[in-house]
Amino acid sequence: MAPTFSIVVPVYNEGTFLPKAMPALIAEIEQLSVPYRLMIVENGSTDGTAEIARSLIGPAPVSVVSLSEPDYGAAMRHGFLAAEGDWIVNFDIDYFSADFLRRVLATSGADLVIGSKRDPNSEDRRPAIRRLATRVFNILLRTILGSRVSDTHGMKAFSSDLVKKITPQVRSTQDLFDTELVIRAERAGYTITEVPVVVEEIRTAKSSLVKRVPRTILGLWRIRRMLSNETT
Ligand SMILES: Nc1nc2c(ncn2[C@@H]2O[C@H](COP(=O)(O)OP(=O)(O)O)[C@@H](O)[C@H]2O)c(=O)[nH]1
Ligand SMILES: [Mg+2]
Repeated sequence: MAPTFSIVVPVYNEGTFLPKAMPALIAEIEQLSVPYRLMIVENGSTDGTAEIARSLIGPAPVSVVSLSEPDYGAAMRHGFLAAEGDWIVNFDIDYFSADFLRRVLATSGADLVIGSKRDPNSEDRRPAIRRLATRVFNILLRTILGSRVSDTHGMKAFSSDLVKKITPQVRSTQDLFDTELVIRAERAGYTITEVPVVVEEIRTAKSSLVKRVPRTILGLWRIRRMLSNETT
């Protein structure tokens, strides 16, 4: 039987965090008592992440995939194309929530449910600098891409139809993969629902904002150019 949720979690060099995070993630998903599959997709880790993840599976329906080059987007693409079920969900290893899954089950008619950090009812407990980065990203999404979604990066649930049709079109790699997927889904006319989230970092963020900001701006321009070339 196809699971209700196929949950894809990209991980990179998370060997020391997994023994705490993986049991917590599985317990969170199992609060729902619905059929699920969890796919941990690692690529390019040098700290034994894949072996450690495999040792933590236990009786849960979890698979661990290992690919070569470190690339968040490539990991997600692989997981999404291999996933099946009603909802294909993306979580990070440090950001997941049973409440989000409950909200997904409670929505009707949506092809994409976004847990939006910018929703008026969201509670963002991250440091001010991270909240500001999300706000700026939101402005860039609107101005550069003309998007009406308030967030693209974070917890999301996609219908499998959307994933199978749109994923193969996505060209962006790394952390812009999911943004391009969401923008393409929006432009293709899929129904998108945003739900509030509580955002709490369960460990200090590993990625550097300084490196990420120029990469993100360039990446959003590249998406804009690519999409406009496709329509002309
Ligand atoms: N497969 C894969 N996962 C990655 C890569 N880089 C980051 N991740 C994972 O992406 C998620 C988010 O990373 P994190 O460092 O928390 O960045 P944040 O977006 O600033 O919160 C975590 O599950 C990381 O392990 C990568 O190159 N490959
Ligand atoms: Mg994080």
